[in-house]
Amino acid sequence: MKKVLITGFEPFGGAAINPALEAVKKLDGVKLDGGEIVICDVPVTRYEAIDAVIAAIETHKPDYVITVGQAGGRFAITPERVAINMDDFRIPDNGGNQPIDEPIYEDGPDAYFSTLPIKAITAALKAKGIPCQVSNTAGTFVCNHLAYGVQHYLRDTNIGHGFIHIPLLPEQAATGDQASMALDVIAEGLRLAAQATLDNQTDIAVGAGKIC
Ligand code: PCA
Repeated sequence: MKKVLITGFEPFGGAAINPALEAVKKLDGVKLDGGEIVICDVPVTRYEAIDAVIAAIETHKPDYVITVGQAGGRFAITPERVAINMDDFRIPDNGGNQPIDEPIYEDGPDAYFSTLPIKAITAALKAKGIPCQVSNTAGTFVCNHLAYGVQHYLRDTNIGHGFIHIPLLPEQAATGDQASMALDVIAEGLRLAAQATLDNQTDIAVGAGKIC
């Protein structure tokens, strides 16, 4: 029985909710085919976010870790391909930190690729009618920071990890100017992502390239 740790960020930027935390709360203890989901919540604060997920990894000893955050404006659930060694925060995080062009770890590599089967995850969600596409940037705020930091921590282990961004909830986008996705659809998408991770030890070779 494999364990998948799925983590969700707390609200940030003055918002009252974060769909990542709301969706992840729905997945606590959910059984998968060959596994189960455990969860943890994550502060939107530089380094404290990484520490919170490391603590959860040490507690739960998962086989896979899926870190999840909100991406306002995105139309789909988006597994991230890469995290970069760069903090450039457009707004302060919840601890008041606002680094500009600072590395996350001075001696870290420029980037880490996701070790989740991102193409297989994308295919699994699309097959169930849930909008999903690979993303090639996790931004430069706390989501990228966490994705990079967790990947750095896990670099010499065989624990798979990747970050998934999710859209806003309808109630966060009620002005009609931004895309949104219902909470149950997001939660089901994350469950399917966890199942696809268990089902695909190696990723499938399907194109998800972009031309700018
Ligand atoms: N989204 C932010 C940080 C926390 C979250 O849920 C981001 O994309 O960096």
